[in-house]
Amino acid sequence: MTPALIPALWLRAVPHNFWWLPPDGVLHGAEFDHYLVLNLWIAVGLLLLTHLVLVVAPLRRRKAALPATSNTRLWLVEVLPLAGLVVLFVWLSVTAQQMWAHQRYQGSDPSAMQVEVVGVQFHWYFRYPGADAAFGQTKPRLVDPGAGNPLGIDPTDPQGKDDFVTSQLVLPVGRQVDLRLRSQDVIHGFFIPGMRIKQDTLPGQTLHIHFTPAVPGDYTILCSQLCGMGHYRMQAQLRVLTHAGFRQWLAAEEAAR
Ligand SMILES: [Cu+2]
Repeated sequence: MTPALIPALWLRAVPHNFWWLPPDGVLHGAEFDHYLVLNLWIAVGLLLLTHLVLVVAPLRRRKAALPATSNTRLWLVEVLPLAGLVVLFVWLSVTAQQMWAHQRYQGSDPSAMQVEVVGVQFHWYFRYPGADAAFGQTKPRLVDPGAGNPLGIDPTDPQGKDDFVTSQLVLPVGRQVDLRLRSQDVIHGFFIPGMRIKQDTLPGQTLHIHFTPAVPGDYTILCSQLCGMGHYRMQAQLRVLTHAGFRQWLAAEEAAR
């Protein structure tokens, strides 16, 4: 994570469980929320400052001791404020990029649980690799939701024998999960507000994103891309269980196959 990029004083002084944000149930949530609020305060500060300048500057214009064209005035009024803004926005961008890159591009823990997420107009499917911890091959021509194979898992691939697919994402609390995001048709947006996770799923590509659920409970999964007429109903549920609860759920799912 990137705590060094956000001032420590800010992290200590400002609470992160703001009432207007969705409940934060993930390990990296506090840092993302702090960053969001920091951005809002900076925007409010700049807005007030701009309006102050708009009001005060015309009043002071006639009394200005320095001629309008002096170099000192140019530096004080234009170059230095602009340079300050450039530094501020570059810092904000770099901080945001590093926070996001940690979830999206930096590799997950080797012990992270693997789950595949597939977006299809207008459902989310979740595939677990089973006891062998390896996903079997899928083939588009084998996709047949009516026959119980919505992802086209190849029955001749031994690694796919124990794979199972659910319509609800179930995860254990406190363990990192590495999601493999795919799409079967158009671009969808995999979004869990409570986990501070949002990543598009692209047809033809497998994208990874990882996070660690920190609070057991139910969280809504949405599609954040306008993906067709049924986009509004493309929702699913994330259920974060205790370790014992998850083992029980997993055993029941595996026994049902
Ligand atoms: Cu969608």
